[in-house]
Order: sequence, then C-alpha cells, then structure tokens
Amino acid sequence: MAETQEGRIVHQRSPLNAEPPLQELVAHPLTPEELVYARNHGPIEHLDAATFKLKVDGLVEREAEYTLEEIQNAFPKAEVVAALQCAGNRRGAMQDKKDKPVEGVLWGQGTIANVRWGGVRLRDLLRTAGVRMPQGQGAMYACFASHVTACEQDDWFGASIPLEKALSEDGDALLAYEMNGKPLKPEHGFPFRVVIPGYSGARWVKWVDQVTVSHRESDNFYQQRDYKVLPPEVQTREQAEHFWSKVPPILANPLNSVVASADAFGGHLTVKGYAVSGPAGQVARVCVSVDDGASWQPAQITYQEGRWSWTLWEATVRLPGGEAACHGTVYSRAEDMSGHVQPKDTDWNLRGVVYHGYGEMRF
Ligand SMILES: Nc1nc2c(c(=O)[nH]1)N[C@H]1C(S)=C(S)[C@@H](COP(=O)(O)O)O[C@H]1N2
Ligand SMILES: [Mo]
Repeated sequence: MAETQEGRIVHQRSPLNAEPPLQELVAHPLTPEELVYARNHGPIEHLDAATFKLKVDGLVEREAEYTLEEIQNAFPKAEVVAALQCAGNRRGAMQDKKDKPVEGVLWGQGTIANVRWGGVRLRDLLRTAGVRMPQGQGAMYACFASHVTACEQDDWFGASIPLEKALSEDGDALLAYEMNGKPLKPEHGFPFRVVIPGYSGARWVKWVDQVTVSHRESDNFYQQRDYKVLPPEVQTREQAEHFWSKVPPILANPLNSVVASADAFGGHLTVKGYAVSGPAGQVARVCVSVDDGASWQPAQITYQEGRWSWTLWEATVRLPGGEAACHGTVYSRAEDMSGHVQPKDTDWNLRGVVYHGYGEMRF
C-alpha cells in the first residue's frame, strides 16, 4: 500500500505528488481542498502577497505590475466552476490496458478536482494592458511563467495557450486567487494561479509572476518537451528527442469517463463515476455496459454545473447472469453535446498522457 498523507496517496514526497482515493473524490460535487491532488515539478512556494508581483508584458500597449491587493482593487471578481485535471490522469490505466510501461508518476484516476475558482478574468487583465495585434504576423499566445523556483527540468515553470482562449468571453480563463470561496493555499499557487477551463492542468501555472502576450509559444521545457502525446512508435527518451518539436502541445482535455465504484448485490450492479467534457462541449450522457459493450444503459447524471465542471453519474443495472453473477467488468462511456463519443481505447504513448479509453472496473 502506498504512503498516505492527510488522506491522499503520496506518489512522490519531494516534489509533492499526491492524489485522493477515487471513491472519496467522487463523493463531493465540489472537491474539498484537502482532497485536491497535488502535482508539482518543483518545491511548493510560500510567498508574501504584500511584495509578490504579477507582471503583464509583451505585445501590450501598457505593461503593468500588480500585487494581490492591487489586482483585487483594480478588477471585478469573476467565478468559474472548472475541473482541473492532470494530463497524466489515468496513466496507470493506460499502462495496465496496454500492458506496456509508460514513463512518469504512476497516477491512478484521481488527478482531477472540481473547484469553484475566483479571480480576475484574463480577458479583463489583458484588455486593460491593451493587446497589440500587429497585422499579418500569424498566431498569438498568452504565455504564463513562474520564476520563483527551479523545476526538475528547467529553471522556471511556464506554459502558453492561444491568445484567443485567453481573450474570449466564453473561454472563462482566470487569474485565480480563490478556491471554493477561500484564498488559494500555497500548495495550489498562492497568491495567483492561472485557470484555463477545459485545458490540461499543465497550463494552469501556479505562483504565476508573468503574463506575456507573444507571437511565440512559451519556450519552457514543460511546453516544448513534455506534455505532448508522442506517436506510439516513439519508445524511448532518445527517440523522443526527434519528435518533441513536431508534436503539438496538449491543450484541451479529451472527452473522458471513469468508473469509481461498482457494487454487485442481488443480481444488480450499482456503478458510480465521473466524466470530463471535451473540446466540443459539455457531457450530455454517460452510459454503462456490463456485457462487454454489446449493450449500453444510460446512467443518471447527479451533478454538473456550467460548461467546465466535471459530471458525476450513477447507474444501477441488472446483471445478465442474475443473482449468481457477482463478478464481471463494467465499462463507462461518455457522449458530449455535439454527439462525440468517448473511444473504447486510445494508443499507448511513452509519457502515458491523455488516456481516455472507456472507464473500466472489475467487480
Ligand atoms: N509553477 C508550477 N505550476 C504548475 C505546476 C508546477 O509544477 N509548477 N504543475 C502543473 C501541473 S502538471 C498540474 S496538473 C497542475 C496541478 O495543480 P495542483 O497541484 O493545484 O493540483 O498545476 C500546474 N501548474
Ligand atoms: Mo499535470
């Protein structure tokens, strides 16, 4: 049994990488702070909000710097419920399913948290700075950086997203300073962290001290040489060296679902789990199958809040073998508002990221 710390399963102590037990996680629509996973590439920072400043620069008319108090005074607070999920969520499931090792922290299915984030809209922050959009120069990005500490693979941590996502009214991107109505804790980025609803956790930079508008993506290691889905033929780190620059960074989360519990009793199975929306819209339906995918039965959606939250669901289904059938496998499958269906399986990749095959549990 893995080491636990305050109820979370610790995969790595330093830097801290821990996730909550799956059944406990899905017992709460909004994830209580003590159950929010911790994913760190460097030490957790304890910063002084009185002096720590966020800088806005790059292709803007007016560079600016703000402390937490200055941000709170200058801009209205916005709130968004959004699921934060690591690209490595379900890494262990990919390794098991493919029976082939992957590289990285061997996460289970609990590196996801559904949180009410509060902060300033990135859109408000950038519009106040006045984004300059020179004609005909191609793609633009919002780059985020935290220079306060070195990480495992770089001297700082950074990420970038298309500028359009940062500016769009319905993109709901925030510079957050609150989590579930309370000030952010150091572990989750106090005083500021980026919240990019629908995007992979790696882009939600914690302890962020710089937002830069640029024609170039962030050149940070974690944007350029990690958090990418390498093609399955890449089998080693050495081979990967030739591929990083050819593969796009992971941005949006894929449509996904996970089975968190399955209890058989009296010829019936009660199944519970969560689903995650993909780039084409919120989850519209989750179905379960106890006959290896021959037939699917709709689950009841028990929680969903807005475009970016996770979806909790449960179903009680009859087992085909009746009373005698107390062992088997149950699958879950999500569908989104645009009619996309979660795939049965996805390719193996070296870093074991973005696994989104059917949810699965033996019972
Ligand atoms: N500065 C900094 N920001 C970071 C990271 C990091 O290591 N350093 N990890 C990223 C990754 S990979 C994820 S999944 C999320 C995890 O956020 P959490 O620890 O609050 O759950 O933060 C992101 N932001
Ligand atoms: Mo992550």
